[in-house]
Amino acid sequence: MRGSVGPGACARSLPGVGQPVFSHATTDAVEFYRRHGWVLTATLDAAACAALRDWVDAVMAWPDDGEWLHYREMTDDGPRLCRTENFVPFHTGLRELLATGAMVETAGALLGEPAVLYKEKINYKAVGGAGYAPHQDAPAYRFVESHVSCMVAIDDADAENGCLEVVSDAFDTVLPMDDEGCIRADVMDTLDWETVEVRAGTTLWFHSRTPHRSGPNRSDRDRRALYPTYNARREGDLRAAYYQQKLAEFTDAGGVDGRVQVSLINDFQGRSV
Ligand SMILES: O=C(O)CCC(=O)C(=O)O
Repeated sequence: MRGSVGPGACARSLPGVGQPVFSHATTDAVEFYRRHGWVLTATLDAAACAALRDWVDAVMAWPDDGEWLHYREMTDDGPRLCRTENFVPFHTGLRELLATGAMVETAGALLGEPAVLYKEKINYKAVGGAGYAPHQDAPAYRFVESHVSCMVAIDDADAENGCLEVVSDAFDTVLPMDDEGCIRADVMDTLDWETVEVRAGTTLWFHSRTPHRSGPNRSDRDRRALYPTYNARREGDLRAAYYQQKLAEFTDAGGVDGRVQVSLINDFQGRSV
């Protein structure tokens, strides 16, 4: 399943993508991440991307009554799946991709110590799907201090279908938040937001305090992405505890002001079904 991306320290630029893409967690990639709080690496080749799309299609077809968590949002075309979480116990290929091998090793290289999978989600952002308010992930994480997340693009993500925007060099502190746990509007306006287009098979790694946001999907193409989060292994294997705590903290499925609650902060702008 793993991509056939060869070793080598050189970053390459993809057509239409401004930022460097490193072949894997090279010294240069780690240095880029430590300086800016995010970095792009090439993860999957075309065949691996095709397999990943099949796996994700299969997950999307899973029923609602399993132990995984499916969430839906209302779009102008009716209810659409917006997120699935807690799926690695139930899918061998996705478990091997996210919880073993190159992904965990890259997370460890970026953290500077061995890593373990903390949680995982698929954000589907279907045509007409909503975006995410500016936030940092750290306030939503329980039990761990040292973590890194990433977005593995399943489909090409661009400005039209709601790719991520990040702020470079701004991961030293947790910024002032509003009542929803998102970055306060007056602070958001002072930040320098950078659009990061990500080709399918490429991974955008980001620090848990790197400010990020995304717009709605205004295109006619779905924008699906895997988001595993890793924590330093010395802090423990806390995946099961994370999901137990998340379920305990979720008060109801209706969310705030008619929006869907998918996270421990109210960053998601999707309408409830
Ligand atoms: O998938 C996106 O567009 C943004 C996701 C995100 O920031 C999140 O799930 O916290």
